[in-house]
Amino acid sequence: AEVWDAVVVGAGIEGSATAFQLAKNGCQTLLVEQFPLPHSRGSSHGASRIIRKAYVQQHYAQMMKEAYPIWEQVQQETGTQLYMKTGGLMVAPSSSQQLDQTERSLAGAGSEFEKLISDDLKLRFPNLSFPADYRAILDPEAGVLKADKALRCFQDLFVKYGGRIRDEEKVVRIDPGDVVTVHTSKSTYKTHRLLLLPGPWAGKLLAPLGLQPPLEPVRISVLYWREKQPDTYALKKGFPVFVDHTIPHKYGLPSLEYPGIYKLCFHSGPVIDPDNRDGVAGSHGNQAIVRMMCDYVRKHFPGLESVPAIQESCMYTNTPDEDFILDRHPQYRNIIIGVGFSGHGFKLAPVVGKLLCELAMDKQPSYDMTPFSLSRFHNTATPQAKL
Ligand code: PYC
Repeated sequence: AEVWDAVVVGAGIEGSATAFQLAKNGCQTLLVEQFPLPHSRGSSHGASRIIRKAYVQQHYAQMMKEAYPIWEQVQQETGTQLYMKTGGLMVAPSSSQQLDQTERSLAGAGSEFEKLISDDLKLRFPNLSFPADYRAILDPEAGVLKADKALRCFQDLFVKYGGRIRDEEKVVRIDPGDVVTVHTSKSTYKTHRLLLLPGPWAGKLLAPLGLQPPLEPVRISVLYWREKQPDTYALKKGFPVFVDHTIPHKYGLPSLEYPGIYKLCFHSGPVIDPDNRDGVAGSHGNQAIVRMMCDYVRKHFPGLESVPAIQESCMYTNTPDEDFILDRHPQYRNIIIGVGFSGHGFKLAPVVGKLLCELAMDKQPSYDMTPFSLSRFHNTATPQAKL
């Protein structure tokens, strides 16, 4: 049988961006996806995601400097607009160490930003209502990524560079070795390198390979709110994307999918089984979150109706420190893992793809990989791996 240079498992944004980088770098690459494409059962569906440089962690603020030009290249090469600049408003109480740290990260990365004290916030954004002890950072480069289009663009470019996509094929077994054998529901593939980007299915896929990193798949209620007056929070009126840094974070962005409706969500949710995302655990958690967000909208977004007009769901795969895991399997060096994007990976996918491609091709990674190491967590090996 044919031996692929690389097989990538998972055609979400991280897997698709990784497959694209591999194909562009001359690897004969196969991208395998368990569901028919496109679909809304993972973490990469929907019309919009936030893109921003304003990051608490310095390493992401640095990586975003490289992500923007790659997004630009993808736009150019596909002739598709993916990035819409709106600016990004990060709010928190004045004492917030997260905002202090975000300012340091932006300054350290040489990126511009504006500081807004409470009076500026009221003056510039009269349709928001925050207590007098709140302040904000405005990230001028922040905006919206057209998510479902972006996913399609990476997949199209991957195919353009000679890659092959097999959707509706679930990986059922992996036999490690110098040549890895990947058994799917429909076929068997052999490959020199295997890259696993399974999103919330990471736990299920990694356990048989002897790994049990502390990952929590959570269900996110994606909530859309109708404006009382059209365009109060509209992109065309220059309303920015929004992050409230009080924990758990809340975030907002113009909904590209539904005109006259703003997307405002809670950055947390109940732990679920990804194969039963909307089951009992998920819907219980959802009711509490919707109640909290109704309160939040009443207090801070007075121009929105305070009952959601539309509810959808998505999933995050959280690590305890919210840093990604981008690493090799400790025993099988030709198995590369990209998991735990913790609800903030979409904008960074172009750089994630580049880094995982570098790992797979035994090149020196372009960034310090320490924050992303599997070994930062103890007891990541399952008992059979320790034997
Ligand atoms: O990383 O900006 C972000 C984000 C917003 C919503 C979820 N993640």
